[in-house]
Amino acid sequence: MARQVANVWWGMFAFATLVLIVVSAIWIYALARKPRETSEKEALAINRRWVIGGGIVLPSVSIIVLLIFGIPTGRSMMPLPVEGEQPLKVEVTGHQWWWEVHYPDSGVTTANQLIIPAGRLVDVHVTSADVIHSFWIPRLGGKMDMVPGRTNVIRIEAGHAGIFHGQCSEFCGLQHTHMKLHVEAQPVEQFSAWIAAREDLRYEQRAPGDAGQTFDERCGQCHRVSGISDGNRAPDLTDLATRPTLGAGVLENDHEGLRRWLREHKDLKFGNGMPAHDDVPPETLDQIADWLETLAP
Ligand code: HEC
Ligand SMILES: [Cu+2]
Repeated sequence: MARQVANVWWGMFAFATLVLIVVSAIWIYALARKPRETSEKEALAINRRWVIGGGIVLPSVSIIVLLIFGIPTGRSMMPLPVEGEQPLKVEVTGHQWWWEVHYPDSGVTTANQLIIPAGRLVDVHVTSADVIHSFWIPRLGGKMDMVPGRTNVIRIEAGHAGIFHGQCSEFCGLQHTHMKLHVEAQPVEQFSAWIAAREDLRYEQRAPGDAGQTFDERCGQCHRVSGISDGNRAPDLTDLATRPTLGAGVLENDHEGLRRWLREHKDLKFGNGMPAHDDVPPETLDQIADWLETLAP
Protein backbone atom coordinates (compact mmCIF):
# COMPACT_ATOMS: atom_id res chain seq x y z
CA MET A 1 0.00 0.00 0.00
CA ALA A 2 2.83 2.35 0.90
CA ARG A 3 4.45 1.69 -2.47
CA GLN A 4 1.25 2.59 -4.30
CA VAL A 5 0.89 5.81 -2.30
CA ALA A 6 4.51 6.64 -3.12
CA ASN A 7 3.89 5.97 -6.82
CA VAL A 8 0.93 8.33 -6.89
CA TRP A 9 3.04 10.94 -5.10
CA TRP A 10 5.93 10.64 -7.55
CA GLY A 11 3.48 10.82 -10.46
CA MET A 12 2.00 14.04 -9.04
CA PHE A 13 5.49 15.39 -8.48
CA ALA A 14 6.53 14.69 -12.09
CA PHE A 15 3.35 16.19 -13.49
CA ALA A 16 3.52 19.29 -11.28
CA THR A 17 7.15 19.77 -12.34
CA LEU A 18 6.14 19.55 -15.97
CA VAL A 19 3.37 22.12 -15.45
CA LEU A 20 5.82 24.44 -13.68
CA ILE A 21 8.34 24.18 -16.53
CA VAL A 22 5.74 24.77 -19.23
CA VAL A 23 4.15 27.72 -17.41
CA SER A 24 7.57 29.28 -16.75
CA ALA A 25 8.56 28.83 -20.42
CA ILE A 26 5.36 30.52 -21.62
CA TRP A 27 5.81 33.30 -19.09
CA ILE A 28 9.42 33.98 -20.14
CA TYR A 29 8.39 33.90 -23.78
CA ALA A 30 5.56 36.38 -23.07
CA LEU A 31 7.98 38.75 -21.32
CA ALA A 32 10.61 38.55 -24.01
CA ARG A 33 8.65 38.76 -27.24
CA LYS A 34 7.66 41.99 -28.94
CA PRO A 35 4.05 43.06 -28.39
CA ARG A 36 1.91 42.48 -31.42
CA GLU A 37 -1.03 44.58 -32.61
CA THR A 38 -4.40 42.89 -32.10
CA SER A 39 -7.94 44.04 -32.66
CA GLU A 40 -10.31 44.01 -29.71
CA LYS A 41 -12.10 40.98 -31.14
CA GLU A 42 -8.89 39.02 -31.60
CA ALA A 43 -7.82 39.85 -28.02
CA LEU A 44 -11.11 38.51 -26.67
CA ALA A 45 -10.71 35.28 -28.61
CA ILE A 46 -7.19 34.78 -27.22
CA ASN A 47 -8.44 35.43 -23.70
CA ARG A 48 -11.20 32.92 -24.08
CA ARG A 49 -8.81 30.29 -25.42
CA TRP A 50 -6.61 30.61 -22.33
CA VAL A 51 -9.49 30.59 -19.90
CA ILE A 52 -11.08 27.50 -21.44
CA GLY A 53 -7.86 25.66 -22.19
CA GLY A 54 -5.75 26.57 -19.18
CA GLY A 55 -8.52 27.19 -16.68
CA ILE A 56 -10.96 24.38 -17.42
CA VAL A 57 -9.60 21.69 -19.75
CA LEU A 58 -6.12 21.36 -18.24
CA PRO A 59 -7.25 21.13 -14.58
CA SER A 60 -10.11 18.77 -15.45
CA VAL A 61 -7.81 16.42 -17.35
CA SER A 62 -5.19 16.56 -14.56
CA ILE A 63 -7.73 15.80 -11.85
CA ILE A 64 -9.25 12.93 -13.83
CA VAL A 65 -5.81 11.40 -14.42
CA LEU A 66 -5.03 11.80 -10.71
CA LEU A 67 -8.30 10.11 -9.73
CA ILE A 68 -7.65 7.22 -12.13
CA PHE A 69 -4.50 6.45 -10.15
CA GLY A 70 -5.62 7.72 -6.75
CA ILE A 71 -8.95 5.92 -6.30
CA PRO A 72 -7.56 2.35 -6.66
CA THR A 73 -4.75 3.29 -4.27
CA GLY A 74 -7.24 4.54 -1.70
CA ARG A 75 -9.36 1.41 -2.14
CA SER A 76 -6.43 -0.91 -1.53
CA MET A 77 -6.21 0.49 2.00
CA MET A 78 -9.89 -0.17 2.66
CA PRO A 79 -10.89 -3.42 4.32
CA LEU A 80 -12.77 -4.75 1.29
CA PRO A 81 -13.57 -8.46 1.03
CA VAL A 82 -10.71 -10.54 -0.38
CA GLU A 83 -10.57 -14.03 -1.77
CA GLY A 84 -8.27 -16.69 -0.38
CA GLU A 85 -6.42 -16.12 2.87
CA GLN A 86 -8.31 -13.70 5.09
CA PRO A 87 -6.54 -10.70 6.62
CA LEU A 88 -5.34 -11.02 10.18
CA LYS A 89 -7.45 -8.93 12.56
CA VAL A 90 -5.71 -6.83 15.18
CA GLU A 91 -7.39 -4.34 17.52
CA VAL A 92 -5.33 -1.33 18.52
CA THR A 93 -6.65 1.12 21.12
CA GLY A 94 -5.02 4.48 21.77
CA HIS A 95 -4.63 5.64 25.36
CA GLN A 96 -2.94 8.71 26.80
CA TRP A 97 -0.12 7.79 26.10
CA TRP A 98 0.31 4.22 25.14
CA TRP A 99 -1.00 1.63 22.70
CA GLU A 100 -3.09 -1.40 23.61
CA VAL A 101 -2.74 -4.20 21.06
CA HIS A 102 -5.12 -7.16 21.01
CA TYR A 103 -5.34 -10.17 18.68
CA PRO A 104 -9.01 -11.23 18.97
CA ASP A 105 -8.60 -14.60 17.21
CA SER A 106 -6.11 -15.85 19.77
CA GLY A 107 -6.99 -13.67 22.76
CA VAL A 108 -3.43 -12.37 23.01
CA THR A 109 -2.89 -8.85 24.38
CA THR A 110 0.27 -6.79 24.45
CA ALA A 111 1.16 -3.09 24.53
CA ASN A 112 3.31 -0.61 22.66
CA GLN A 113 4.35 -3.24 20.15
CA LEU A 114 2.57 -4.50 17.08
CA ILE A 115 3.89 -7.77 15.72
CA ILE A 116 2.49 -8.80 12.34
CA PRO A 117 3.20 -11.53 9.80
CA ALA A 118 5.16 -10.32 6.77
CA GLY A 119 3.46 -10.67 3.40
CA ARG A 120 -0.04 -11.08 4.82
CA LEU A 121 -2.86 -8.55 4.85
CA VAL A 122 -3.54 -7.15 8.30
CA ASP A 123 -6.75 -5.29 9.16
CA VAL A 124 -6.06 -2.99 12.05
CA HIS A 125 -9.24 -2.00 13.89
CA VAL A 126 -8.42 1.22 15.67
CA THR A 127 -10.26 3.11 18.37
CA SER A 128 -9.46 5.24 21.42
CA ALA A 129 -10.16 5.02 25.13
CA ASP A 130 -9.94 8.76 25.75
CA VAL A 131 -9.10 11.49 23.22
CA ILE A 132 -8.51 11.35 19.47
CA HIS A 133 -5.22 9.70 18.53
CA SER A 134 -4.02 8.69 15.10
CA PHE A 135 -2.48 5.42 14.00
CA TRP A 136 0.43 5.92 11.63
CA ILE A 137 3.25 3.68 10.47
CA PRO A 138 4.79 5.86 7.77
CA ARG A 139 6.61 3.11 5.88
CA LEU A 140 3.53 0.92 5.74
CA GLY A 141 1.41 3.72 4.26
CA GLY A 142 -1.85 5.30 5.21
CA LYS A 143 -2.91 6.82 8.48
CA MET A 144 -6.10 6.39 10.46
CA ASP A 145 -7.70 8.48 13.19
CA MET A 146 -8.51 6.69 16.44
CA VAL A 147 -11.76 8.18 17.64
CA PRO A 148 -13.41 7.37 20.98
CA GLY A 149 -16.67 5.48 20.56
CA ARG A 150 -15.94 4.52 16.97
CA THR A 151 -13.89 1.85 15.23
CA ASN A 152 -12.03 2.61 12.02
CA VAL A 153 -10.27 -0.05 10.00
CA ILE A 154 -7.05 0.37 8.06
CA ARG A 155 -5.49 -2.39 5.98
CA ILE A 156 -1.73 -2.72 5.96
CA GLU A 157 0.74 -5.22 4.55
CA ALA A 158 4.46 -5.40 5.19
CA GLY A 159 6.13 -6.65 2.03
CA HIS A 160 9.09 -8.06 3.94
CA ALA A 161 10.15 -8.84 7.48
CA GLY A 162 11.67 -5.96 9.41
CA ILE A 163 11.18 -3.26 11.97
CA PHE A 164 9.00 -0.28 11.23
CA HIS A 165 8.19 2.65 13.42
CA GLY A 166 4.75 3.86 14.35
CA GLN A 167 3.87 7.14 16.00
CA CYS A 168 0.66 8.75 17.19
CA SER A 169 0.03 11.52 14.70
CA GLU A 170 -2.83 13.47 16.23
CA PHE A 171 -1.90 15.78 19.06
CA CYS A 172 -3.33 14.06 22.13
CA GLY A 173 -1.87 15.94 25.09
CA LEU A 174 1.40 16.58 26.89
CA GLN A 175 3.18 13.35 26.06
CA HIS A 176 1.97 12.98 22.48
CA THR A 177 5.62 12.80 21.38
CA HIS A 178 6.18 9.82 23.67
CA MET A 179 3.62 7.66 22.02
CA LYS A 180 5.69 5.48 19.77
CA LEU A 181 4.72 2.07 18.52
CA HIS A 182 7.29 -0.61 17.79
CA VAL A 183 6.12 -2.45 14.68
CA GLU A 184 7.76 -5.67 13.65
CA ALA A 185 6.89 -7.79 10.64
CA GLN A 186 8.06 -11.36 11.13
CA PRO A 187 8.21 -14.32 8.75
CA VAL A 188 4.91 -16.19 9.00
CA GLU A 189 6.21 -19.18 11.02
CA GLN A 190 7.96 -16.90 13.48
CA PHE A 191 4.78 -14.88 13.90
CA SER A 192 2.73 -18.03 14.53
CA ALA A 193 5.24 -19.07 17.18
CA TRP A 194 5.04 -15.59 18.72
CA ILE A 195 1.26 -15.86 19.05
CA ALA A 196 1.33 -19.50 20.20
CA ALA A 197 3.81 -18.66 22.97
CA ARG A 198 1.39 -16.06 24.36
CA GLU A 199 -1.84 -17.98 24.06
CA ASP A 200 -2.71 -19.55 27.40
CA LEU A 201 0.37 -18.00 28.98
CA ARG A 202 -0.12 -17.91 32.76
CA TYR A 203 2.27 -17.24 35.59
CA GLU A 204 2.15 -18.72 39.05
CA GLN A 205 5.29 -17.20 40.49
CA ARG A 206 4.62 -13.89 42.26
CA ALA A 207 7.41 -11.49 43.10
CA PRO A 208 9.05 -12.65 46.34
CA GLY A 209 7.90 -11.35 49.76
CA ASP A 210 6.95 -7.70 50.12
CA ALA A 211 7.35 -7.10 46.43
CA GLY A 212 4.63 -9.61 45.58
CA GLN A 213 2.26 -8.10 48.10
CA THR A 214 3.02 -4.55 46.94
CA PHE A 215 2.32 -5.57 43.37
CA ASP A 216 -1.03 -7.06 44.36
CA GLU A 217 -2.00 -3.96 46.33
CA ARG A 218 -0.53 -1.18 44.23
CA CYS A 219 -0.15 -2.33 40.65
CA GLY A 220 -2.56 -5.17 39.91
CA GLN A 221 -5.70 -3.02 39.82
CA CYS A 222 -4.38 -1.25 36.72
CA HIS A 223 -2.03 -3.80 35.14
CA ARG A 224 -2.81 -7.30 34.02
CA VAL A 225 -0.26 -10.07 34.42
CA SER A 226 -1.91 -13.27 33.27
CA GLY A 227 -2.48 -15.57 36.23
CA ILE A 228 -1.51 -12.90 38.79
CA SER A 229 -3.65 -9.79 38.28
CA ASP A 230 -6.30 -8.57 35.88
CA GLY A 231 -6.31 -4.78 35.88
CA ASN A 232 -7.34 -3.28 32.55
CA ARG A 233 -6.52 0.42 32.81
CA ALA A 234 -2.86 0.25 31.88
CA PRO A 235 -0.48 -1.67 29.62
CA ASP A 236 -0.82 -5.45 29.98
CA LEU A 237 2.48 -6.59 31.47
CA THR A 238 2.16 -10.30 30.65
CA ASP A 239 4.95 -10.22 28.02
CA LEU A 240 6.67 -7.08 29.30
CA ALA A 241 10.18 -8.48 29.13
CA THR A 242 9.88 -9.07 25.37
CA ARG A 243 9.24 -5.43 24.51
CA PRO A 244 12.04 -3.24 23.24
CA THR A 245 11.05 -0.06 25.07
CA LEU A 246 9.17 1.21 28.11
CA GLY A 247 6.67 4.05 28.31
CA ALA A 248 5.95 3.89 24.55
CA GLY A 249 9.49 4.70 23.51
CA VAL A 250 10.79 6.67 26.51
CA LEU A 251 13.41 4.16 27.69
CA GLU A 252 15.21 1.04 26.51
CA ASN A 253 13.63 -1.93 28.22
CA ASP A 254 16.60 -3.45 30.02
CA HIS A 255 17.60 -4.10 33.64
CA GLU A 256 18.51 -0.46 34.33
CA GLY A 257 15.63 0.95 32.29
CA LEU A 258 12.97 -1.00 34.12
CA ARG A 259 14.28 0.01 37.54
CA ARG A 260 14.44 3.63 36.42
CA TRP A 261 10.90 3.51 35.07
CA LEU A 262 9.45 2.34 38.38
CA ARG A 263 11.34 4.94 40.40
CA GLU A 264 11.37 7.95 38.07
CA HIS A 265 8.53 7.53 35.60
CA LYS A 266 6.97 10.82 36.69
CA ASP A 267 10.11 12.66 35.59
CA LEU A 268 10.75 10.53 32.56
CA LYS A 269 7.22 10.96 31.24
CA PHE A 270 5.64 13.90 33.00
CA GLY A 271 1.87 13.65 33.46
CA ASN A 272 1.58 9.96 32.54
CA GLY A 273 -1.33 8.00 34.03
CA MET A 274 0.68 5.92 36.51
CA PRO A 275 0.77 7.17 40.12
CA ALA A 276 4.13 7.95 41.70
CA HIS A 277 5.12 5.30 44.22
CA ASP A 278 7.25 7.52 46.45
CA ASP A 279 5.94 5.79 49.58
CA VAL A 280 7.08 2.35 48.41
CA PRO A 281 10.68 1.61 49.49
CA PRO A 282 12.95 1.81 46.43
CA GLU A 283 14.34 -1.67 47.19
CA THR A 284 10.82 -3.07 46.92
CA LEU A 285 10.36 -1.35 43.57
CA ASP A 286 13.66 -2.86 42.43
CA GLN A 287 12.45 -6.29 43.48
CA ILE A 288 9.27 -5.78 41.51
CA ALA A 289 11.39 -4.68 38.55
CA ASP A 290 13.50 -7.84 38.82
CA TRP A 291 10.36 -9.94 38.78
CA LEU A 292 8.84 -7.98 35.87
CA GLU A 293 12.05 -8.75 33.96
CA THR A 294 11.14 -12.43 34.05
CA LEU A 295 7.74 -11.92 32.40
CA ALA A 296 8.36 -13.47 29.01
CA PRO A 297 6.96 -16.57 27.37
C1 HEC B 1 -3.63 4.00 38.18
C2 HEC B 1 -3.15 2.92 37.37
C3 HEC B 1 -1.72 2.41 37.53
C4 HEC B 1 -1.15 1.86 38.66
C5 HEC B 1 -1.76 1.70 40.02
C6 HEC B 1 0.18 1.44 38.23
N1 HEC B 1 0.39 1.72 36.93
FE1 HEC B 1 1.99 1.17 35.80
N2 HEC B 1 1.25 2.22 34.23
C7 HEC B 1 0.04 2.87 34.21
C8 HEC B 1 -0.10 3.54 32.93
C9 HEC B 1 -1.29 4.39 32.49
C10 HEC B 1 1.08 3.28 32.21
C11 HEC B 1 1.43 3.80 30.81
C12 HEC B 1 2.16 5.11 30.96
C13 HEC B 1 2.58 5.68 29.65
O1 HEC B 1 3.42 5.09 28.97
O2 HEC B 1 2.07 6.76 29.29
C14 HEC B 1 1.90 2.43 33.05
C15 HEC B 1 3.13 1.91 32.64
C16 HEC B 1 3.83 0.96 33.36
C17 HEC B 1 4.98 0.23 32.86
C18 HEC B 1 5.57 0.36 31.47
C19 HEC B 1 4.83 -0.53 30.52
C20 HEC B 1 5.25 -0.40 29.08
O3 HEC B 1 4.98 -1.31 28.30
O4 HEC B 1 5.82 0.61 28.71
C21 HEC B 1 5.39 -0.58 33.86
C22 HEC B 1 6.55 -1.56 33.82
C23 HEC B 1 4.51 -0.36 34.98
N3 HEC B 1 3.56 0.58 34.64
C24 HEC B 1 4.62 -1.00 36.21
C25 HEC B 1 3.82 -0.68 37.31
C26 HEC B 1 4.09 -1.16 38.67
C27 HEC B 1 5.22 -2.09 39.04
C28 HEC B 1 3.12 -0.64 39.46
C29 HEC B 1 2.97 -0.79 40.96
C30 HEC B 1 4.09 -0.40 41.77
C31 HEC B 1 2.23 0.16 38.62
N4 HEC B 1 2.70 0.12 37.34
C32 HEC B 1 1.09 0.81 39.06
C33 HEC B 1 -0.92 2.86 35.18
C34 HEC B 1 -0.74 2.34 36.45
CU1 LIG C 1 -0.93 11.63 20.02
